[in-house]
Amino acid sequence: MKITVVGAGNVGASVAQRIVDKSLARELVLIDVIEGMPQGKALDMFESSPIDGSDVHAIGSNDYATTVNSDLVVITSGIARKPGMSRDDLQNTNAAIVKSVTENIVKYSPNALILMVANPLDVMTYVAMKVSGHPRNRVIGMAGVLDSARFRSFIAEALSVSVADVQAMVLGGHGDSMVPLVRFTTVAGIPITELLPKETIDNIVKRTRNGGIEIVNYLKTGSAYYAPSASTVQMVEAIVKDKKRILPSSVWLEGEYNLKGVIVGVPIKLGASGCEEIIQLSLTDEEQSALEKSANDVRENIAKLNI
Ligand code: LAC
Repeated sequence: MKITVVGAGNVGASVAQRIVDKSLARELVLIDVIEGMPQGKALDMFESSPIDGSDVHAIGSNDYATTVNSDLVVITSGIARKPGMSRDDLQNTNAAIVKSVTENIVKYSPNALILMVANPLDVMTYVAMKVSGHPRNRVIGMAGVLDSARFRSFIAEALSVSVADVQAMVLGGHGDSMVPLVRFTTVAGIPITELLPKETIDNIVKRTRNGGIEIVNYLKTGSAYYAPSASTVQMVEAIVKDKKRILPSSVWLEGEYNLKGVIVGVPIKLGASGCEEIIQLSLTDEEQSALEKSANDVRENIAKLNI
């Protein structure tokens, strides 16, 4: 298994380090346009591998030729948000970057699976799918796992229980209109509506929707990367180990959930061939209209693209 991580900033470097720590590849290439940075970070990671007992050979490069024959490519490149910015404000800049990255990836690794992490997430997943010409199962966006992890953390904190016992699913676009599905959220199988008052749940839903900006407002010069990289690597592991995990992920829909020609987060089965199945839940009218609203927000942004 050869994995390329494009973008050696906070998210990309953290993704690469977690891949090394978990021994998820034989070869790992970290790519960035900044000279020396991917080389330095990858060498530092490689030098950590004897301590962790990892046989991942990490190398950094500014040249896409190094990425040749990758099996999986994680795209994290692009600018991050600053306070006062929405993810959509990044669209024009990041679409141009993601377009050029995708062209380079496809040139050297025509068969690689693409896992998108750049924002605005759903629109960038669309850009990679369109530019690569890959079928929809091979271009997948990471965000539902992150949004669900935030939701799970806040529920565990409110109940003072182990995060391991909290199961949750956040659907929709990775934006302000994301759809945390309270009805499918449980603690050790118990619906959270049995355990928490409505007001607390509503506040947790709101905090989850604002999870990204809460961190941006603290950091001021960038956005989150610990939880985003952990979420990305959970998806990498599902692909590398063909685990067939059910994870909310952004994929192109062709009629599922009554949505067509748009990318949003829905539960999928994730394995070695990428998105192996879209799991269809029957939603209430309220849930369905929230999902449609979120999909429409993504659709409007896709229409503004100039690629
Ligand atoms: C977040 C950004 C990275 O949700 O989208 O933290």
